[in-house]
Amino acid sequence: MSEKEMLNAYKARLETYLDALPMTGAPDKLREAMRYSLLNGGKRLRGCLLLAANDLGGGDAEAALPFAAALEMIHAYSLIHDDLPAMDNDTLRRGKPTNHVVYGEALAILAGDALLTHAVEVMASSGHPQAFAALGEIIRAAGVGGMLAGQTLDVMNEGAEPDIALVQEIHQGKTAALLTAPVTAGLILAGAEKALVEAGRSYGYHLGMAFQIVDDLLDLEGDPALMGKTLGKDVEEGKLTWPACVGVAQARRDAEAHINQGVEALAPFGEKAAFLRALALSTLHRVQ
Ligand code: GRG
Repeated sequence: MSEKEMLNAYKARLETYLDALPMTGAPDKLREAMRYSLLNGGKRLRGCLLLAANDLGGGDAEAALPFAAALEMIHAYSLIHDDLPAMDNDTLRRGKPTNHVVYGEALAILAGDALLTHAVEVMASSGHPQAFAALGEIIRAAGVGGMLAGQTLDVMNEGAEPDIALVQEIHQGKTAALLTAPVTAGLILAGAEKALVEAGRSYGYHLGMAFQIVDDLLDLEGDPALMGKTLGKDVEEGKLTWPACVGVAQARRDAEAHINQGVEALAPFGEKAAFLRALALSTLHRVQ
């Protein structure tokens, strides 16, 4: 199977699992709002990364699905809340109206909260022998020292002077944390030894940093139709971005350097890491 075919296979498996999630007890409208954002496309990068890391460590693919689904639920929650009028005030996401545009702000906030808590519920109910450790990796990445830290610094520093150290901290929290956790959690689920989990952590960090630097570049130069969202907002809102600090050409070089370091970090896995290597390299050329 080619890497592209592998990605499509992971994605299809994950989509089927997400679609079948019962969300037991949720009032119909809440379930509808949760499903609207969970099942409306997206690259499924975080979930697929977890399935790939679990495979790399020789884990049981079926048993890893609740954790891959949880990552996609946490990611969907973060996007719903990020799009709210109090945050980025976006009306378009993945080419469709944002959650609050369709369901109103109150239900959008609740749908985000529900996706986050349901992610924890699904992982905690998985019965996986490594559930606690994997859940810890994922929830720490989403939490106060991870994605929430990055998002807080991002919101608080709109209009601030370019400061590369601060942007590094924002990108690490906002984006790299939730791209690192799938790799470490996937390896933990597979029972990989600590040194390999740490190699995966280094890979995930560099992949995540490159992914966000490329995201900054796409906001300046991307195609809104392919990205499925309004572009040019970083400059409009005075966001601290990588190209705002170092310029477009250097930002591209820095993204490449991160990918090279990420690929180097995969060395202990040898040839078995071909999928993760290809995925990292494709990040540099992504258009959506
Ligand atoms: C509101 C708690 C809270 C956090 C928000 C994720 C996030 C933090 C903000 C969304 C805006 C943004 C640019 C985030 C950086 C991460 C990122 C590039 C998200 C988009 O991820 P993709 O490209 O999206 O994987 P798809 O649609 O493919 O799933």
